[in-house]
Formats: sequence, C-alpha cells, structure tokens
Amino acid sequence: MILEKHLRTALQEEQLKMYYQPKVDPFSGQITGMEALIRWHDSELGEVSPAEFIPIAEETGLIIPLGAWVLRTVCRQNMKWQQEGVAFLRVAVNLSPRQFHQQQLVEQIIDILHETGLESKYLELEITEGALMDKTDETMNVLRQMKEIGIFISIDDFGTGYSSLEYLKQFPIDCLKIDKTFIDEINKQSMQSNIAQVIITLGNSLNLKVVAEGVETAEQLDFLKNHRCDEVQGYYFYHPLPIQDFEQLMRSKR
Ligand code: G
Ligand code: G
Ligand code: MN
Ligand code: NA
Repeated sequence: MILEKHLRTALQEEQLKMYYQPKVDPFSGQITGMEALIRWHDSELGEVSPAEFIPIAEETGLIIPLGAWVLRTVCRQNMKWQQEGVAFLRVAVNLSPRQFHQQQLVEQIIDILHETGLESKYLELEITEGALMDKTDETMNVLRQMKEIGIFISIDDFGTGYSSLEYLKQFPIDCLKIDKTFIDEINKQSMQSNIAQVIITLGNSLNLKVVAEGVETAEQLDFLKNHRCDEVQGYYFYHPLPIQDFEQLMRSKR
C-alpha cells in the first residue's frame, strides 16, 4: 500500500504538521479555545487529507504511534505558547476510534502531560459518537479516568451516530459538537433547522457545553446566537492555521 508506506516515512521524518483552528464565543467574538488538525504534505503525493490517511492509519495500526505523536506535539506547542505568553487556551485533539480503544491510552496521556508540563485542564479530547457508544463498559471506565485527571471531553460529529440518551447522561463528558451537516441546513429561507436546535436544547438540559462546527455564514451565526449555542467554529471566523499564522493572530488580539 503506497499511502501507508509514505505515511510511515512521513511520521519518522517529521513531515506531518499540526494546524490550529480557533473556537469563538459567538457573542463577544473572543477566541475561547482551538482544535488541532493534522496536515500532511508529501513530496510526491502532494497534500493528502486526513480524511484519506487517518482511516488507513486506523486499518494498519499506524494510528497508535501517529496518535501519540499528535498528542505530544500539540501538548508541547500549547505549553510553549503559554511560556511565551502567546496564548492560554485549551486545545482539542481528535481521537479516532481505535486510538480511543487502545490499551494504555490513559497512561500515555498522563506521560505526555508530565513530559510536556501541560496542565490537564488545557487538554480537550474530541471523540466521535460512534467510538463512545461502542464497548460502553470500557468507554465508561476510560472516560472516568480521563475525568479524574482533569481532561475536558467532547463528543465530535454529534448527531451523526446513535447515542443512547441513557449513556449520554451517565458518561462524564463536557461538551457536544454539533456536526457540520446540521449547521449546513441552517439558512435564512427555511428556518426549519431543527436538529441543531434540538441538540442545543439537549446539551443544555444535560448541562453540557454545545459547540457548532463548520459555521460559514452570518445567517448560521445569527441562528446559533438566537438559540444560545455556547461556542462556534468555522471558516466564517477562522480556517485551521499554521503555527506562525496562529501566533500572528494571537498577537494582533493583544
Ligand atoms: O481538518 P479536516 O477537515 O481535513 O479533517 C478531516 C478529518 O480528519 C476529520 O474527521 C478530523 O477529525 C480528522 N482529523 C484531523 N486531524 C486529526 C488528528 O490529529 N487525529 C485524528 N485522529 N483525526 C484527525
Ligand atoms: O471530524 P471533525 O469535526 O474533527 O472535522 C473537522 C474538519 O472540518 C476539519 O478538517 C476542518 O478543517 C474542517 N472545517 C472546519 N471549519 C470548517 C468550515 O467552516 N467549513 C468546512 N467545509 N470545513 C471546516
Ligand atoms: Mn473534531
Ligand atoms: Na466534527
């Protein structure tokens, strides 16, 4: 498999990069946090999307060392930004299903926090609904350990999976991220954007923070403000930014 071989090399030779997309308070416009998103430019293949290579990393098991690299790189970068006074923000890391269900994940995270010196409250993990609702006993156990450490936990792509409301109530989670497909349905003409609205109501009633992803228009933002969505993220505000651009943005805010 050619992509796998290239990806292995990319990981060894540090050709992978993390980008950072700000999350925003919809009312004040202030940056409240960020999501780390991996990027890969291969000299032969060009830009390869994580939508393409993460599934391959999952199939081949490469996601384990890759995932560890992502966590370490992101925690180290966040610590550096704090030390330099650039930003004091929580950073979210995406965990794919196999990564979430690996043995030793919690130990690995504890080690990385220790090694980088990052406080646990500055780390958020985004886990998809599908991964959480699989092997629920094990999931409960892992989530409890993460909560005990003080990590912030979000359900990513919420609304696309099959959440059991019972587990949603029981799991020690902090936040629901409304999937982009429901944000796409919001527009001026048809105000029947009911799923986004229902998710906000559900989140509020479970005392969870609700974040909208993929916000691209002023209409979507208005709708989300009217329905009291807590945070927004999307191209309307910021694209995922490379380190230098992120630093420039933060400096411009001071
Ligand atoms: O950023 P973009 O839209 O291209 O990401 C495509 C997909 O890849 C999304 O589902 C996103 O969650 C996932 N992804 C991006 N970065 C990472 C990462 O660092 N780790 C994992 N596991 N998935 C990621
Ligand atoms: O699965 P996950 O939610 O982690 O994926 C997030 C992906 O969505 C990232 O790859 C990011 O690049 C992308 N993204 C972020 N904001 C927007 C947006 O406003 N529009 C679109 N089309 N994609 C976005
Ligand atoms: Mn995500
Ligand atoms: Na998502």
